[in-house]
Amino acid sequence: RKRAETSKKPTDPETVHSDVLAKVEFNSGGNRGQVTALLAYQGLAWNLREHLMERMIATQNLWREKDPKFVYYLSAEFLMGRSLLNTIQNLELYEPYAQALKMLGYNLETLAEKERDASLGNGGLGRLAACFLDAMATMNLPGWGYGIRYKYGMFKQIIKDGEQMEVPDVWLTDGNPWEVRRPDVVFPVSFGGKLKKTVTGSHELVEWIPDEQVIAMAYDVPIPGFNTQNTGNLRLWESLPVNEFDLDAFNKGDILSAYNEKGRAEAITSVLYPNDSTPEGKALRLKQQYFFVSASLQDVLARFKKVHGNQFDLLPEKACFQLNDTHPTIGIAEMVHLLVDKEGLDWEAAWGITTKVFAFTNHTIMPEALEKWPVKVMREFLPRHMEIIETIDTQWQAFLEEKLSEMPKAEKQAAIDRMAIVHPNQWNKEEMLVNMAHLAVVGSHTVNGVAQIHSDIIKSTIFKDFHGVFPLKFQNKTNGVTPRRWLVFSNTDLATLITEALGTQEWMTNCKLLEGLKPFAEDAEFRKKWSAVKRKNKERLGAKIRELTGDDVDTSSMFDIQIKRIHEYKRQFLNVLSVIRRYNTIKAMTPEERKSVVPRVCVIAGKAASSYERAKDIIRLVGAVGDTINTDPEVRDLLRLYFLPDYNVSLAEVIIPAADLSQHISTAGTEASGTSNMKFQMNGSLILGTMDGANIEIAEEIAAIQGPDAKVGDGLFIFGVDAKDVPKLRKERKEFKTDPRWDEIMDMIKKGTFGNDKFEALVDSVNDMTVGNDWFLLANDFATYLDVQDEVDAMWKNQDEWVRRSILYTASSGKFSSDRTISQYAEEIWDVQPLAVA
Ligand code: 26Q
Repeated sequence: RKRAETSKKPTDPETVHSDVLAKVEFNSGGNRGQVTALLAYQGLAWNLREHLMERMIATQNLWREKDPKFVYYLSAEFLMGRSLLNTIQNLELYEPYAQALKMLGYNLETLAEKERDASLGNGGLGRLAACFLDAMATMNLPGWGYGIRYKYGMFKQIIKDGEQMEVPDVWLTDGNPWEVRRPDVVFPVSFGGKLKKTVTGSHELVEWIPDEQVIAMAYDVPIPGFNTQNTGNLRLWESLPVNEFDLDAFNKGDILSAYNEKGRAEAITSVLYPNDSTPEGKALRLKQQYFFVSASLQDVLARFKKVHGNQFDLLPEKACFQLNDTHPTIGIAEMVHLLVDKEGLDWEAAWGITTKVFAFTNHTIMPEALEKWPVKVMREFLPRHMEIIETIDTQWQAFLEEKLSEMPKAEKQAAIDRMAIVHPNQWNKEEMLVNMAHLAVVGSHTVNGVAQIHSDIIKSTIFKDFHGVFPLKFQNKTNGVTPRRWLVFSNTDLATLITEALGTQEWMTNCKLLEGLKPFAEDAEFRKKWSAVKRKNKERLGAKIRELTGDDVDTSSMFDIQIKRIHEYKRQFLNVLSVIRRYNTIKAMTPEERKSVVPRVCVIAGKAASSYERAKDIIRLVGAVGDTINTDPEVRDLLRLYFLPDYNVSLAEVIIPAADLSQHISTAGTEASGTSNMKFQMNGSLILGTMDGANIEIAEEIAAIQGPDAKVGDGLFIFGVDAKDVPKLRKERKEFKTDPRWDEIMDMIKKGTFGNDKFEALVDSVNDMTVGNDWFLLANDFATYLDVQDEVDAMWKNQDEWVRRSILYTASSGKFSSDRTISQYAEEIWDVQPLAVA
């Protein structure tokens, strides 16, 4: 691989070596004679940053010159992980940089671990945004990400006495070489105050007189594309006070209030809300959302005006905004505010432009995760926006009156009430709420779900009425993940093997070419190489497990993995129940019988929202069951269970390549898509799952590669009830007769077999049928889950077949590249075209 022709910076190892040393000295004040690992990492990063800047500027210059249509991906979360290896590999500088480091006495991979993850996201939605940026840059699409530069990202999870503790994520203390502070890019953002109205003839002018203002300052994070000069940008906003310091108060001796304004302003971008699908209506979160969206829209409009003046009717030809869930949806009201109040457009023109530039992605149907803001709160912080939303709602309801005029009156009114943007709280009719998803649907030209089943479900559930009104507004965009980070860079040995087999590395940007691996599944020599790579990856995870738990594991055991946020609907509890069942079975065996048991190392990892008690109970249970099993001399050679702390992007990069089996076992109809399932498939981990989210499409692809006779589900371990049966089963769950093995396990947990008696609430949540519990149907799926686990064991004993399937998984994973997802967004929603730096 050679470096890009247009780069001015030399990249031979000698120059890199001396350049890094210069950075150590001049940037970090380090001693050339004593380059610690941290200093070497920083020197390297500061050197690479110059390559990135050079390319980003070239890209921006071209884009400015050609003025193509841009997409702006608005997201409260970007879960980027580490940047060092991603940058080096995307720039195709691995060899010279690895050599330069060797001269410094370091190994690149070890140094890379010095970098702290950028954990500016909770889970799937945030990581999806990061994969999308990678795909956009790689495919040369004009587009930027816009988000928040949280001072503290996702909390660090510490397990103390079996319980999750949350520690602030202090990720910026060593500085962040991957961002460029832009004191020249600042916008004011206002809150609160009141409205002043002046009527001239038929025209009403509204002036918002806020009582609080902060400054949004930009930080640019260059996003290198793979195998291209193009480098995108993630622009993150930091909130700063207008006045750094109240000198007056200070002089009067009021030292603490001198810092008041600073504290209040900085609080806005201080911490990521650590909630996955269990939101809390905190006013500060609304301020965060408005803060970053307002700054982003002001920024885009300022650039637009430089080129097109006030020809705002051209805006839809030049810009579109993708709303990553409802979190940035206040942008719809902000666009109207900017166009009407600041630019003087009339309402109809402003609304017409607004609905042409926004598109909305929904990521969940969990009722508790659908954002609804009390009108009271919205009016207090954003009085003008509240009024705009009320006007939008009034016009929307008037439109519906027309549109549904054929309906009987009562029925029509009920439909309008169901689709209202502002409506009463169903639990407290006194309180009015702004339904952000309804605002997003009304204000966007397109609404999409994130996997086929999910896109179908939203049309028949939460957006059913809207779908009746605008059938063409609804689309599906099945998620994808970047094969660069999740296969090429995190599983380099497998990538090398694939490239050898296919005779080209083109598959890295054209993942459908992975299908070329199909014949190799029948090649015993190739299968041997394939397993050898897996085994090496398992050694690496084994070392990690030792580092985190102190235990050695046998890497010839099956590695059985479930990693994702801890949530009842994801059913980690069900996983633990089957591990307990396995434990009981082994205990009851004779030594002779035990010889036929397939040894397994079960790993569970993930964070629980800090206020989510049931999720925290699950973490405690995993730990407690693990302690019992892992120390039982009769069982520990055949079964282990570990909860690995502080699951994040970097840990995922070690775990996923090492998985033999991965579990995706949500109650059918609850997991919108899932994205780790795709990463596991790419890395040749067999999948045990339910027919939910993207599992269904993964199963379709795996069936397709096996030929016309294969049925969907062949080659995977599928179990559980069907999504369409869930509502009925939920109604009947009081009468459900549980399996005796289930009852036995529940008794064990209750009577304290796992050295802990605080599991009552957890057990009740799935067991107390009389009070209508077990919403996620663990009991219904328990028996078939155990059956399919037996199938897994049987298959493992036939390693030829197991490895054959593993190869076919990778071979059929091409659809789940985020390149595919992003080209569909680009063509079917955004209408943006690639524009590459020559
Ligand atoms: C909302 C309001 C207040 C506080 C927090 C939140 C909040 C924050 C994050 C609500 C939801 C989230 C994250 C949701 C999420 O990650 N959803 C996942 O999105 C993935 C990408 O589409 C899907 O693959 C997963 O199925 C879905 O669960």
